[in-house]
Amino acid sequence: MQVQVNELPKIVGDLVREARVVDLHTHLYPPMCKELFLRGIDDLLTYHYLLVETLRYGRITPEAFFALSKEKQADEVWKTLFVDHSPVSEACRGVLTVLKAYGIDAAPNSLDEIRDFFKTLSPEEHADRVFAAANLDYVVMTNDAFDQVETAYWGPDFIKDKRFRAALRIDPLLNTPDAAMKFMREKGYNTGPKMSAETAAEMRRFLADNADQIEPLYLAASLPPTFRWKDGTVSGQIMEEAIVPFCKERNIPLALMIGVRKLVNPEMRLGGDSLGRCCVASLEQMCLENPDMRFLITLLSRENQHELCVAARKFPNLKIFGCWWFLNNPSLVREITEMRMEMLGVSFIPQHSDARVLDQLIYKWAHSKEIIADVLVDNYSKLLETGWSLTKEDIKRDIDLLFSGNANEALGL
Ligand code: RAT
Ligand code: ZN
Repeated sequence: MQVQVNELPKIVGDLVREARVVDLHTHLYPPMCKELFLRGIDDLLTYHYLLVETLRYGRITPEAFFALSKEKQADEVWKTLFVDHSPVSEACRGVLTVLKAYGIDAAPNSLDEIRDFFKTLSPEEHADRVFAAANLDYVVMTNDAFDQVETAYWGPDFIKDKRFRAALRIDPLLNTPDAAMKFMREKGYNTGPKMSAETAAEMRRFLADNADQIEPLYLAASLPPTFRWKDGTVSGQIMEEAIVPFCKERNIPLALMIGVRKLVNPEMRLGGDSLGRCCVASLEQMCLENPDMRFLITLLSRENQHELCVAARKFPNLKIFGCWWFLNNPSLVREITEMRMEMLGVSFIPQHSDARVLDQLIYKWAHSKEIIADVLVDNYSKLLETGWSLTKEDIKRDIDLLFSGNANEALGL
């Protein structure tokens, strides 16, 4: 049956809300990872997006803040951002969206009651509830081969819960190659101190041994704006001789998240990073030289988004994903999603959550879905004006691609 223009908001809204989601990039871990499995109100309030908003008010120094226990930090955030000011920022509103989803009417004086609520949930129950609320098929983790707290959990049990799929993250290989080579040497791989054919082979062996433990869906790195393909540096060689060949051998994509300027304010710790614009022409060259490889790309700078869309039009092996980090704000998600849809139809992956705390899946997806639905309604309305007809099945097909199909295809699943 043909859909009428006045029916679009309801039909699209319902289908988007019901759409199953593949979340391509998070920092979550399965419940078995005890201290790494972050959940509940104190973890929500101590999210680094909220810490920097709290510290901006200058009531407490970063040093004094980080010396507090997690609960006391959460008290400070709550008082500063939710009691003494209105919680209008995206990260604040996110907390309230989560609480509302649990049926909690939050008010400035309800922090104790909120804490009591979360105490009633066991880790497993909590995960079940969030996955159901956000309609998630699975989330992809960020699994850092150079983080020994995390790798201590790796092995068959780590990947048993199929809702948490792995991605092998290798930032140090490209960002601090000397330190990475030293780390690998200490683990028994004959890498460095100079780059050589043997070092490249040993790096591939390191990647293979790590990958065998967690079966990653892709290899990933977060890179500075200065990243260039084949830039003549050691990192450039590692990319060409170890990383790209490894991805080709395993037939997995390489995810590059580009544009971070690390620790411009070290005192802010995780919240201390900033951003910069990268060179999309260099990414085009990389895609051109490696037609047999899939690149998942997300860029941090708003100013890069248009050139990235143009690049994606030229290179089917470039898969755009998500509105990353500082872009995950409603006004920017709307602008970027509109542009992507105008230039790429439905052949992109509109969002990932980047959740670090389980409960964030609820708000990050609810907020993004609302905007993506609006953009779809707009575009379908314009389509109907041309006389084109649409069925509910057509709309569902597009929505399924946006929220899971394109991601599964990019991952080769
Ligand atoms: O969004 C974030 O939480 C950032 O701190 C980063 O983790 C970023 O998403 C990354 O994956 O490097
Ligand atoms: Zn991230």
